Amino acid sequence: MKIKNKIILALDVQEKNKAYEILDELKEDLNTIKIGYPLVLNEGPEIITKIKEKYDFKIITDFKVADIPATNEKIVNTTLKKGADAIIVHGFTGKDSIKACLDTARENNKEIFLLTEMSHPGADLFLKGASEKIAEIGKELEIKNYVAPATKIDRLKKIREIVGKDAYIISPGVGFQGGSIKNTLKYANAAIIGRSIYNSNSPKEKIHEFIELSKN
Ligand code: BMQ
Repeated sequence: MKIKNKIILALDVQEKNKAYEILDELKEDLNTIKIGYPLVLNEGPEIITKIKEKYDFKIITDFKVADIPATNEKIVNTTLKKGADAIIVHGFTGKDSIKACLDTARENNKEIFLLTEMSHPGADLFLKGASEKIAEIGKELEIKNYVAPATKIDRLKKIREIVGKDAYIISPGVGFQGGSIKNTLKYANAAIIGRSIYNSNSPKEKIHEFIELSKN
């Protein structure tokens, strides 16, 4: 997955017309977007198909899949069949649950992103102790793609060390949550950015600011 400008837009708006407005404005600057519960629960799962048909974006669906293997398989299969290119999967549920997602994505010729550790402060209580093990399971299962936090650079660095230089890490927490794009891209392949862009008066200017900051 080659991500244009190393930025993935987290499109957590809830109305489809607002989503289209932002996508129209940013379609030259991006080739990958992340959508999840905020938009899909409001507009229905067909919104995945509609965006896929209307635009040329790679769509990563953020459903943080976290159930038993049999249920995970159904969630991943349905989501990918709607037109998503990849789906984000929680790692704390363990190897069998992760593997069910991976196998289902492979059957669809699509990908999963394994979520190792989260960007918000509260995640330290449980996920900090588990994230290295989650990354190790990912490596063992030969998973290529990971999610790790931009707000905790030492943790992002650690996850990179475990999954190796050829793995693909995308990282949320840049901008609104305090993470710096430049530092994040030292260890991650792309930054996931939401509110700082879609809530800005000029999403286009804002994304160009991030692109500049990533270079300086
Ligand atoms: P924002 O830039 O903080 O507005 O958005 C970040 C996006 O990444 C949101 O869609 C979050 O749900 C998502 N996210 C996150 O912020 N931290 C994580 O650890 C995982 C995650 O998916």
